[in-house]
Amino acid sequence: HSERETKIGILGVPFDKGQPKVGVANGPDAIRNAGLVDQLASIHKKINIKDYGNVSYEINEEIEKHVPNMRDYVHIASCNYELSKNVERIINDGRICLTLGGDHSLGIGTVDGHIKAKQENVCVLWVDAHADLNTNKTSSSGNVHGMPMALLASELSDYWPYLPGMDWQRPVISIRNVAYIGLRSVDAYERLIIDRLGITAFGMEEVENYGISTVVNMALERIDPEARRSIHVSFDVDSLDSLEAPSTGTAVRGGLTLREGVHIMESVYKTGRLGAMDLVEVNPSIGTEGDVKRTVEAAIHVIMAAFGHSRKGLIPRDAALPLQT
Ligand code: B3U
Ligand code: MN
Ligand code: MN
Repeated sequence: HSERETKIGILGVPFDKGQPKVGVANGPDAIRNAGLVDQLASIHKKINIKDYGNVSYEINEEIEKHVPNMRDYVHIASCNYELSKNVERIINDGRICLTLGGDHSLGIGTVDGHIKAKQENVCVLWVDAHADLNTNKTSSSGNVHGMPMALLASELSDYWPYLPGMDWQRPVISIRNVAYIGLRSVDAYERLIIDRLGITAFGMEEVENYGISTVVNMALERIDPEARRSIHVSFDVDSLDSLEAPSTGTAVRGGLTLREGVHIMESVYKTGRLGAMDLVEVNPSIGTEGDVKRTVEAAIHVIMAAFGHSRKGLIPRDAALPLQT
């Protein structure tokens, strides 16, 4: 438990077009206003934080066509284009990119940017109650926050129509380099894909059976067997139980405890290979003031664990026992 030099780049994505509920665009500022930067800075002195502010984007006017069963497609394509470039630049600046959402459709841009910066040497841990593995043909909602993994996975590229304005987004990651933790609300077609492709998926049942510590170790072993890839954690706050994180658009009961969420990120921190993390789907317009506070605090605990906060306590590098005067 020692201090490790850690450079963080924070990026806010006040984007809500991947789902229908208002409020999730205010997630980044709710997390910042709760003191995220100060808390990260307090972990130890070797943490260096730069806040890159919020992503803004212009609508790509050349996208005239709408894609069937993808709501607000033009916004999705335009925002993620900008987001991918931002994430790539932050990682190329030598920082771990911490993206604050916003809804989970932003995972399209963050994973893409990470992969571009690291020349494809990336694996993904998708911590979520949902698999986010629908295509526009299988989705019953048309909400794109239920589709990002299907857009990213190379094995699923044939299942998509041509997507105008998304040529920059290559479906580059093999689903073999992706693992899920926390699943408990999986659609029938998503289940079919998980089984057919043999996707590494640790749902709540596996968390029950093995315990969270074994689950994280097995997940990392599967997606990064040689322990040399850059790890992308896309953490949907709805992976946590709705008692821990009530202020989110599609809360599902029976989820991860905050302790399990923190444990996942402590394990990832210990690898020393976290390259990027998304914390998405915090919606400050859902629930009471107390619900919002609880959700934001849970999000910050999970983030703190990712960047080296230790529940055991950290000894400062140059510490000596204070002598009696
Ligand atoms: N699988 C459903 C529901 C859902 C996905 N992601 C969230 N909800 N947050 C869908 O709409 O694709
Ligand atoms: Mn999600
Ligand atoms: Mn979810």
